[in-house]
Amino acid sequence: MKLTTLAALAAIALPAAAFAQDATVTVADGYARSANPKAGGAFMTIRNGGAADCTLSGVSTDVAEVAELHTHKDMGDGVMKMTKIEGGITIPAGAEHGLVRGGDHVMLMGLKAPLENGQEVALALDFGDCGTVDAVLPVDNDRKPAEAAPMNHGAHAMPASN
Ligand SMILES: [Cu+2]
Repeated sequence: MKLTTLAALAAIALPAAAFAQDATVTVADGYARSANPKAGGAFMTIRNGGAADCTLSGVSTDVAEVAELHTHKDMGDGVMKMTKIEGGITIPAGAEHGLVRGGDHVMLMGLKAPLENGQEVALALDFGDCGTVDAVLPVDNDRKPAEAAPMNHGAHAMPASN
């Protein structure tokens, strides 16, 4: 009886494992920077080339104590506040999602050392059933934010304050 159950479970689990190995999610144009010696951010374009929606649920890295998914929320009166994203970031099948300055981003908190230009930062991006994507991003502390979104005031990106 037990063996039958295990065999049935294996039959269900195998196709899922095979699917997770498909490189449907790719990362392009990524970089990391630190706004101060203790905190930084990572930015990139995530493309879901697969047939199913994929959700970025977590990030791990060796360069910081904590890596979290953050976004900026407009609190009104032009005040933008960084908040943790609950439930991850879902990228629909065939779609792209940008992690950008002033928008959704990977927050690196408790940097073990300040990020220096020329250094590389390795991130493991957990897309759940869609697999884990390993990204190696160059550090570019001098890179300017992408063209300012209409809601941005002036050319300033929000400083990483926490
Ligand atoms: Cu942040």
